[in-house]
Amino acid sequence: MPLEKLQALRARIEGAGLKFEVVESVPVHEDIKLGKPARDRLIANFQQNIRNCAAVGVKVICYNFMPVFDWTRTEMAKTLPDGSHTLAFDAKAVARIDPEQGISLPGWDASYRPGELRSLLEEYRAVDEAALWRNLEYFLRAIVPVAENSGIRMAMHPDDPPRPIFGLPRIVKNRDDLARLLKLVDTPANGLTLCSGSLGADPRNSIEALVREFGAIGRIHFAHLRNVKVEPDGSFHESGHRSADGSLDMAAIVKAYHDVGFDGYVRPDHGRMIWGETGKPGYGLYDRALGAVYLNGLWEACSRFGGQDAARGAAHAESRISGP
Ligand SMILES: [Mn+2]
Repeated sequence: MPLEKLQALRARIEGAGLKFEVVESVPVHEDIKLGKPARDRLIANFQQNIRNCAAVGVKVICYNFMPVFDWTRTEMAKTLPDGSHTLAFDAKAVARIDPEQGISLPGWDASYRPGELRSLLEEYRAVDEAALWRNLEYFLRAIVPVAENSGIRMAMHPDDPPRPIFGLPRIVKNRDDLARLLKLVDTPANGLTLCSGSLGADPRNSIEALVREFGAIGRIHFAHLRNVKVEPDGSFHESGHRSADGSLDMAAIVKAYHDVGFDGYVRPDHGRMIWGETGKPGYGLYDRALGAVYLNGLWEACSRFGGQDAARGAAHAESRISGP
């Protein structure tokens, strides 16, 4: 994005009394993921984007490396028993889609012309997981040093859902993938957006364990905290944020962040449509506000009553009392 546009955006954000420190998402061109010759020019653009973001005070850039579809759902407004509407992924519906016959997905049909999607999928036939890893490494080696020099931390968002889909490779879907990604360029500027809802769509991923492992080494720069209700067949929907609403133990996840001393950025990520609100699916304003308040409540409870921080607080109080 040109510097002038970013400056205008910052002015608008600051005009509302907010700070402009995180950008989500800076898109990665498909030619970079495909490893095509045009990638060097496109990577140079991405590097300039990083410098421009740094120039207006941005600290963290969230991005992803998902081929073609950067999230996949089969329903944009599934009705839940409480009358709210939410995004859902039906494993059976996805299994019925034959990529050869063309893929029609809510939220994506407007993004690609029919022939364009077909030829893109064709190009990805030559790119398996190993090739996608190589292309990611090439990209990271080019952009992470620029981020580092600009004071920006890159934060890779995991695949959503965290599984291969329509024969397209997916390489950011579990603990081992995250560890491998961080090792490619082993420096704090190469970090994670840990999305509980994306990774949590695979019950084999323990979000709490991921937070403890990667949070403890300072590599989580952006926390996406939302809940998801997962069915045995792999279907799922985005639930309300509370632990009781979905499959994730949000209190345990927030406590893990608290225990590792997390001081990065947080967002409630997505929200359902509640109270008759209409708008961009997944971005209900009311439900995200409820999520933010709920998460703040969990954080306050950890701060007040959580083991590790309470001990730190007590030590701090003691040092003040006995000080000069
Ligand atoms: Mn997310």
